[in-house]
Amino acid sequence: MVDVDSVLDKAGLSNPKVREYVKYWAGVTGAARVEVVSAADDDRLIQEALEAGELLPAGEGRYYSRSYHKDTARSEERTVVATNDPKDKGVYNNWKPASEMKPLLTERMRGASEGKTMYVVPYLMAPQGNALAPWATGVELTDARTVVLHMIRMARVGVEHLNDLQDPDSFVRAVHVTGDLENLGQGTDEDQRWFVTVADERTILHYGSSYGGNALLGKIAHGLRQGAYDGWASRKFLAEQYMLIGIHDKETGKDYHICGGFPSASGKTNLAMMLAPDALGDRYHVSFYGDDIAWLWVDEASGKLYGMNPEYGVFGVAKDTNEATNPTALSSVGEGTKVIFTNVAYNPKTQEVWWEGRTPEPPADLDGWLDWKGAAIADRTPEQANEPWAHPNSRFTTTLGNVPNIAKDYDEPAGVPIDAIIFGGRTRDREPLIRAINDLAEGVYDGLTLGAEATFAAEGKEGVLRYDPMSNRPFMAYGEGDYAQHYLNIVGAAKEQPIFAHVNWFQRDPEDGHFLWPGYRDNLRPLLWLLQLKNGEVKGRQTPVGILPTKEELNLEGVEISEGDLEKILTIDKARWQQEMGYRAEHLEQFPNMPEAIWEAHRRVSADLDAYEG
Ligand code: GTP
Ligand code: SPV
Ligand code: MN
Repeated sequence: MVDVDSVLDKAGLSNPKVREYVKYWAGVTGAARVEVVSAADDDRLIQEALEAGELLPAGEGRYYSRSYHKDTARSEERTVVATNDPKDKGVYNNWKPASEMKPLLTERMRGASEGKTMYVVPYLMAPQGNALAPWATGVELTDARTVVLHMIRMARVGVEHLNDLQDPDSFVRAVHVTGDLENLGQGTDEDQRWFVTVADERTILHYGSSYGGNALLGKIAHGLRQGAYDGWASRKFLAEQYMLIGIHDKETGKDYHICGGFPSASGKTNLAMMLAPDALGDRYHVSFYGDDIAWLWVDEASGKLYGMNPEYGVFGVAKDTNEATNPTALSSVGEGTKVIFTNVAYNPKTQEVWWEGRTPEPPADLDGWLDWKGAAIADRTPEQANEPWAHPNSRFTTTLGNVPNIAKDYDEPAGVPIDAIIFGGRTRDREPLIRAINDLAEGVYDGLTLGAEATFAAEGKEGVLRYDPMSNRPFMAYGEGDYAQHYLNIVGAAKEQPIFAHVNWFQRDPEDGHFLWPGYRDNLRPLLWLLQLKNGEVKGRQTPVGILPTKEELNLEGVEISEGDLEKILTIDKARWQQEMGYRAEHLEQFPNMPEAIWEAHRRVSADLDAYEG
C-alpha cells in the first residue's frame, strides 16, 4: 500500500477532501505509486514518456504518440450521465441510475491500475479568478502518463488551484483508469468500457480508453457534461460546445465577440484560428479565445451576456490542416511548441509527421514512413494502397499560448461580452451560407434543430445526417426540454440580446460534390455581414428562416466563386425547407417538456414558409 499521506504532504496538497478522495481511489485501483502533478513537471514527464516509448520525437520540441487502434475516438454508446433522480433522464444523455453505475465502475476499476502510477492532476477549467471558477475546479486521477501530458496542455494544472477553495469539497472528482485496452471488446456485445459522469455527485468515472475526451476528463466530461449540469442546477450558466472569437475592426476601433456551436469536426478550431482574407486583413483582425468549449453567464455588474473558454489548449483535428486552410494551426504546432500529435503518420527516420490534406500528395519517398498504426507504408499491398496514412480523427494537442492569433486577454478573469451566437453543421444542401435570427426563442429553436453529417470524432456512420441539438447531442447532461428552458432563461436575462445566426460552409454541388463556398478564411465575410446587420448598417432579405445577405451586402472582394454557386448559397429552397419542417416536428416531439416558446417558434417558421413566395 502506498503511503499516500507522505506523497500529498510533499506535494503540498493540503485540501483534506482532496486527500480523502485520492486515498480512496488509490486503494480501489491498487496503483503501485501515487504522484501529484503540476504544469512545471511537464519537461520531466516528457523525458520519462520518451524513455518509455509512449512518446516519440517529432522534430525539435514536438512529440508523437499512437493510441491503441481500437481506441481512436469518443465512444457515444458507452458514455453515460448518471444521477440519483430519474427526472434527469433525457433523450440523448444515456441516463442511468447512479446507484447502478457507481458500483459497476468501482468494480471495473478495482485493482486495474496495479503496478502503475496513479497521477493526481489538480486542474482549473477557467481563467483564474473567473466568476465561474467555483464550478471549474477538479482533480483528475489517471494511470496514464500521456493523459497527464495532454491535461497539462489542455487545462490549468497545479496544486494551487485546489488548496484554498472556499468550500474544500467543491471540486469535481474525475477518475480515469485505462484498463487492459487489448481485452476490452471495444464495439462488441462484450464491450467493457464505461464513461460515466455522476452529475449530481460531481464525480466522473471513465474506464477503458486513453484517448481524447474519453480520458482527458477536464475537457468534455467536466467542461461540457458536468459543467452543463452544474450550470443548470445552479441556474447560473451554460456550458456549450462552442468556439469563441474576437473580431477587431481597425477602422472603427470596435471589438466584437462571437461564439457558436458546430458539431464535432465541423470547423470550430478552423474558425477560431482564422486569418482575415487578404483583401480584408488591413481592416479586420480575428483573435482566438476558444475553439471547443465556452461557458456563458450574465455578468452581474453590466447585465451583459459574457463568455469564456474553460480550456487552456487546443485538441485539434489534423486532417486537411495545411498552409492554405489553416496556417495558424501549423504555427501552433511548430518547433518548440511541445505539441503532441496523435495517430497521424510518422517517420522515425526523419522525425516528420504527415496527415491527409497536409500536402496534396503524400511524401513521394516512402522510406521510413509508418501509418497511424505503425505499419510501414512501403510494405502495403495494392489493396491497402488507398487506406489513409493518418486516422481521420488524428489530432494535435498544443497550449493556447502557441496559437499566433490568441487574444491578448484570453487569460483574464473577466471573460468577454457576447455579440452574436452562431450555429452550423456540415450540411450538404438546404442550409444557406448564413441566415440571421433576431429573436431569442427562434434562435434557440434553430440550435435545437441543428443537423450535421456524422463525423469521425465519434464512432458511427459517416455521411448520415443526424440532428445535433446545440451541437451538444453527445454532451447533453440533463433533459432537452429543461435544457431549452434554461438556455432561454440565461440568455433572456441579459440586458442586451445577442443576435443569432445559422451558418453553413459545407453546401455542395449535387452533381460533382464540390463545396459551393470556399470556406476557411472567407468565413469571416458572412460574420462581418452579421455584425453589420446587428449594427443596422445592412438590411438583408427577410425569409421565413431568417435574414439572408444580398449579394451586394456581402463583401466578396477577392473571393473566387461562380455566380451560380453564390446564387445557390444565398437562397432558400422552399419545398426542401417545408419537407425539413416535418422532420423537425418529429425531432422536437421526442422531448416531453419542450417549452411552449420553442413550439411557437416552430409554428411561426412553418406558417411563414407556407406563405413564402420566394
Ligand atoms: P472538434 O474538435 O471535433 O470539436 O472539431 P471542430 O469543430 O473544431 O472542427 P475543425 O475546425 O477541426 O474542422 C474539422 C474538419 O473540417 C477539418 O478537416 C477542417 O479542415 C474542415 N473544415 C473546417 N472549416 C472548413 C470550411 O470552412 N470549409 C471546408 N470545406 N472544410 C472545413
Ligand atoms: C469532439 O469530439 O468534439 C472533440 C474531441 O472535441 S474529444 O475531446 O475527443 O471529444
Ligand atoms: Mn469538440
